[in-house]
Amino acid sequence: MKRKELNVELYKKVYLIRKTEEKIREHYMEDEMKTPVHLSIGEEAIAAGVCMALNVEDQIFGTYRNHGIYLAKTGETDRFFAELYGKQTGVAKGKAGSMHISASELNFLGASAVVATIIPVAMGTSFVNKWKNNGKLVAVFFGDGALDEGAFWESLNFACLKELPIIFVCEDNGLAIHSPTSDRQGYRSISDIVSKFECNVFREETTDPEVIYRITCNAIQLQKNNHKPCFLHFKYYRYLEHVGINQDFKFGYRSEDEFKRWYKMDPVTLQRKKLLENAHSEKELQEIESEIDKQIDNSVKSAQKAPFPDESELFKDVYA
Ligand SMILES: Cc1ncc(C[n+]2csc(CCOP(=O)(O)OP(=O)(O)O)c2C)c(N)n1
Ligand SMILES: [Mg+2]
Repeated sequence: MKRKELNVELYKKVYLIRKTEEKIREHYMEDEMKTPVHLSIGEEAIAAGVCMALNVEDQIFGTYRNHGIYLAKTGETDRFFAELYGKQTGVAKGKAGSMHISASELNFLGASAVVATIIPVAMGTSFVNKWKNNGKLVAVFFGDGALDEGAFWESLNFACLKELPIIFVCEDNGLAIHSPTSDRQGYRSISDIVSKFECNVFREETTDPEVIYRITCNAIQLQKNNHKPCFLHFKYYRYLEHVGINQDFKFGYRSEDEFKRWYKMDPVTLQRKKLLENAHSEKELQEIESEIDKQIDNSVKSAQKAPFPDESELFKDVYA
């Protein structure tokens, strides 16, 4: 794909994620979405860049903060919004809500709200892929808090031992809810410590989806050549509170100044600016944006109108 085209596709992804989450903020207080929401506003470049580098058949896994990766991977919003509204037409028939979204037919294989628990599942899937020799890559996204859990280290260890085709994507906002990494981790640098394992480690602090895309492409190439799993460590800033739709600077665990510093590098604003510099016209961008805005509006409207699941659905598709 040519650079100009690539950047348009990346812009579509970051814009879709941002506008979808802003739409959630707009409607959330109506209390029709009966699900907690962990928004990824500020973090869009990682989801967009990594997913852009993956093939359609590659499989991804995430955490409760999964909207960005779901949207970057699938591009669809109908079943996504229906799920948030708890409707029959949702990705998981309204049973999962925001935190446990999965759509295996779109190769979004699952998300879990229990920190780090999706990582062994992703690793196991990658083990199957290697066994079948089917060429599929797994990408598993998690926060810096996942490194506080044994499940992460066991999975990393096994993946390195067996040379599994898996990419660990650490979305590091330096926080687990309100606790900074310095209060939780007995080491200074996540990437340094992971580098002790037999894997390919990349670290970057950027809000540019193109940079994330190129790093991921390099990682995938390296994985193909040396068969070692990859660990991508990306720093980003969470604009909003841990869960919910508000900013939370009044709690005192972080400062608004920090937000203002990161906001100057806002991924959506910068990507838009890049397109204008790359000879795209304002009109062209507005067309792209209005198409995505329409898609989101239509999805919300149909989700609101859709029926709730029938009572007979209550014990179907659940382990009990
Ligand atoms: C095993 C487990 N312990 C504690 C919690 C409570 N909890 C929910 S989110 C969270 C913070 C996780 O931080 P991180 O992994 O960095 O993700 P972020 O929210 O920053 O994206 C914690 C401790 C949980 N869900 N699961
Ligand atoms: Mg975190």
